[in-house]
Formats: sequence, structure tokens, C-alpha cells
Amino acid sequence: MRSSSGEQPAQSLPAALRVAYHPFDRAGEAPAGVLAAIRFGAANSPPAGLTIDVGLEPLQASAATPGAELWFATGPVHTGQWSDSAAAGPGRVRYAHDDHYLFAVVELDEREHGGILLTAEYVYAAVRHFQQQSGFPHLLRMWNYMDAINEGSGDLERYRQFNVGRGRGLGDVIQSYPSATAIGRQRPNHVLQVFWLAGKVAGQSLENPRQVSAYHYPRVHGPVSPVFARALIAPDHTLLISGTASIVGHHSQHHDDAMEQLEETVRNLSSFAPHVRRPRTAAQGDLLKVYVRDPELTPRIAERLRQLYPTSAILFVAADICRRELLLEIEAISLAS
Ligand code: 3EB
Repeated sequence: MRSSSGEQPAQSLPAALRVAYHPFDRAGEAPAGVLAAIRFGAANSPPAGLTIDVGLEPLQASAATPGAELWFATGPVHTGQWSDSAAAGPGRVRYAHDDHYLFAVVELDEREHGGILLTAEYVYAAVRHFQQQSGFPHLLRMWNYMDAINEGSGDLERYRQFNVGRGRGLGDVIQSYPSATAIGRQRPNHVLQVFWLAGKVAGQSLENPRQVSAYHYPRVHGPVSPVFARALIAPDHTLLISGTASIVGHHSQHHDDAMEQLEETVRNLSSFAPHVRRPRTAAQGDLLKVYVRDPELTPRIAERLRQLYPTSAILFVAADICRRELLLEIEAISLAS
């Protein structure tokens, strides 16, 4: 793997991304200069820039639990909505951007679009068309949240059907893949929710030497491979690590053992250590989002992660993982400055 250091002079870097978890006990505050607020649970932060409500419940809820993930703007924010003219209305994209970065979301009701496969195809066609005219052509980070991700068997499993639709909708226009997460919500609302960060400048996709690239998964994992990179270095050198689970090669490891899956996942995350730019202050530690299938496992997982990552902000949410034997998944952001 290449080191990310020393490739570009500092003045050519876009303004730095800043991301922080916003605790429930400050839910009444409206922080200034927010590009996008990804809100978890019920009582959460006021709307700002682009507001995205995800139907995932925070675990270990207390006053200090994050109710939102805030992506701060690097300058004045412009918000808007966009529809694919060929299909005005349902293809609606909501977005917010500053001079460097764009955040956008599409939310479609599966019942109105013929199920998960066709809805995914429709959403991703909208993503492609929107991106082509957005002025922010480079996809950096994507999240995909859906109902009942493990329902159905074999190639009819909903996650696999989602992959077929995503692949068809996106087509082959993408030069390099964004980092991504695909997760099942445990409280169904019929919505396929896809939101993303894009930039004017491309990032650098990374793969994990411990894992087969997802886009090269063999046929056994479904008819169409998931299209995402294991991680991406954003133009400002922020490291965006995709949802990472207990997979080595392309095989799930440690079926039914959450603590062993946690150790394997941590080893997978550690592959990216050479790309981490140490934050200037300890207060700007990394952000970890931990998706836990069985909420009762959270205290043990939390104890171990706080031991391993004492300076990181960690958010735990209840969620289903894209393979039924997987019990947890972790995504991470390592800020550049
Ligand atoms: C994996 O490594 C676990 O389909 O966009 C992680 C991150 C996973 C993103 C996606 C899926 C996706 O295959 C699942």
C-alpha cells in the first residue's frame, strides 16, 4: 500500500472535513455551519443544512449518547432538491453543499417502486444522474439503510437483491468506488434510504489486504457483487473506512461468536493504520460507529472498544448486518487534522 503522506502541497488541499457526534443532552443547541446532520433515535439535534433521519436506535442511551452525527461545512451552505426529469417526483434528491463537498439523500418507499431490487435500481439511477450534473462528480462515502436485510434465502435474500439493483442503477460509469455501509434497520419503515458525501476533487480508494475486494466477491455471495471500496482517503486526507466486519478473504469468520468477530473486525480496521493522519489534538480523535445485531452484547463490545480506542468517539446502534452470521460491523472516520 502506498503512504498518503507528502503527495500534495498543503495549499492544494480542500478545506478539512470536520465531523462530530452531537450528544442528546445538547439536543436543544443548533451548532452553526453544519452541512449535514445524520440523526439517530428520537430526541435529537435541530435540523441544519441537510437533515437525514435514520431509523436506527442508539444503544447504551444516556444524556451523553450521540443523537446526531454532524458534518460541518467548510464555508457557506446551499441547500436544494433535484428530480430526474425523466421521472419527475419520485426520484427526488435532497442536498446541501459548500464550495468543496456535497451531502445528498434519496429515500424511496419500496412499496411504490416494486420491491427492493427495483427500488435500489431506481435510487442508484437517480444517484448517477444527479451526480453527473451536480458539480461534485466524485462519490466519496455512501450509506445504504434498508428493512429486513437478511430476509429471503439464497439469491433472493434482500441484501443480494439490493446489490443487483444497485449494480444495474449505477451502471459502469464509476471509475473508482466510494467507501460505503449497507445495513438493515430493525424497525421496518419500507424505505430504502441512500445518502452520500461527494466532492469536487476525487479521493483515493483503498482495499484491505486481508480481504477480497467486495467488487470481486465470488458468485457464492450473490449474482451481482457489492460495489464499494474498503476505505477512501478524502481529498483533505481524512480516512473514511467502510463498514467492516469479521470477513477474511471473502469468508465470514467466527460464526455466532460476537467477541471473536470483534477482534477480527479490529484486525481488519488495523490494516488502514498506515493511512491514518494523527489528529493534532487528542480531542479530535477518530469516530467509530458500531452496528450491533443483538443489543444485549453492547456492554461487552463497548468495554473492549473503549480499551482499544480510548480517545475515539464511539456510537453504538442496533442494526442487522448484511450476512446473517455476522453479529457486528464497524465503520470509522479518521480526521486529517
Ligand atoms: C462486507 O465486507 C460487509 O454493500 O455497500 C460492508 C460495507 C458491507 C458496505 C455495501 C457491505 C457494504 O461485505 C458488508
